[in-house]
Amino acid sequence: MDKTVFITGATSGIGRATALLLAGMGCRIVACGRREERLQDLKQQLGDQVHTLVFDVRDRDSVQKAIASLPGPFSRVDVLVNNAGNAHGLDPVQVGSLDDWDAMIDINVKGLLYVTKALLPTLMQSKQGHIVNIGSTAAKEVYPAGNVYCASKHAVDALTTGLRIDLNGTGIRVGAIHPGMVETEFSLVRFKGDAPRASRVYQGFEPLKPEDIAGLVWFAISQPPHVNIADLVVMPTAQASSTIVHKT
Ligand code: NDP
Ligand code: 8X3
Repeated sequence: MDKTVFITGATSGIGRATALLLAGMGCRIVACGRREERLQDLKQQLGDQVHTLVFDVRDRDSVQKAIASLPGPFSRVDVLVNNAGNAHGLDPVQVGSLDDWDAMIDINVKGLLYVTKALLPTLMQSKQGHIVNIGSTAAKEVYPAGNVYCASKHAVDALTTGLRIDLNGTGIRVGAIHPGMVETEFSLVRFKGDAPRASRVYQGFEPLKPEDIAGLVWFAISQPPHVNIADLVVMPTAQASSTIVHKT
C-alpha cells in the first residue's frame, strides 16, 4: 500500500503493533512517542520505511515543530492514527487526583486535537486522507471509578463524529475503533507501575492483543475510497461490557 501513515503512541501496545503491521503492508510510517529509545528500536527494525518523531502530544508547540520537520514523502501524510493515550488512576471522583485528570484530558483529548489540527492541511491535500481515532469501550460506557478516563474517551467519540461532519465533502474519511480490554502497558500506566496489579487485569480470560487492533486499523484503511468504517467496537469474546468479563 502506497500511503504515509502517522501513528501517535507508536512506542508500545496498539501503536507499535500498528506500525509493524502497516510497514509490513508497504506503508511509510511516521512513528511518534516520547520514549526515543523505543522509537530507535522500531527504526532499526523497519529501516528507511519509518521516520520517528519524539514529542509530547500535550505540548502544542512541539507538536507543530515535529510535524513541520517531516522530510520528503513522510511530510505527505495520508493516514493519521490518533492512538496516543492512557488511563491514569482508577479512583472515585471524590478521591481522584487532579494531576491524573489533567493528564487524561490533556493527552487523550487535547493532544488528539493538536495533532489532528496540525495534520489537517496535508490530509486535505492527500487524495486518500483518513483519520482513525482509537477510542475505547470507555467511549460508549461509564464504569465505576472510570469517570474521567471514560469522559476523555466519550470526547474522542464526539470528536470523531464532529470531524466527520466538518470534513464532509473534503474526501477525508474519519472513523474510530473502540477496543475493550487489550493487554498492553495500559494497566501498568493506569496503576503507576504496579506490575502485579496490572497483570491481574488480564488474568483468567483471553484479552485482545495489540495485533488484533492493528489488524482492524489495516481493515479500515484498506477499504476502497468510497467506504468509511465510521465506528467499530471490538471486545474479547470473554467480555460482554466494561464490567462483565467471564474469568475462570
Ligand atoms: P500503551 O500504554 O501500551 O501505549 C500508550 C502509547 O501512548 C505509548 O506509545 C505512549 O508513548 C503514548 N503516549 C502516552 N502519553 C503520551 C504523551 N503525552 N505524548 C505522546 N505519546 C504519549 O497502551 P495502549 O496501546 O493500550 O493504548 C493505546 C490507545 O488505546 C490509548 O488511546 C488507549 O486509551 C486505547 N485503548 C486501550 C485499551 C486497552 O485495554 N489497552 C482499550 C481501549 C482503548 P510514550 O510513553 O513513549 O510517549
Ligand atoms: C481501556 C479499556 O476497560 O480499561 O480503554 O476502559 S478499559
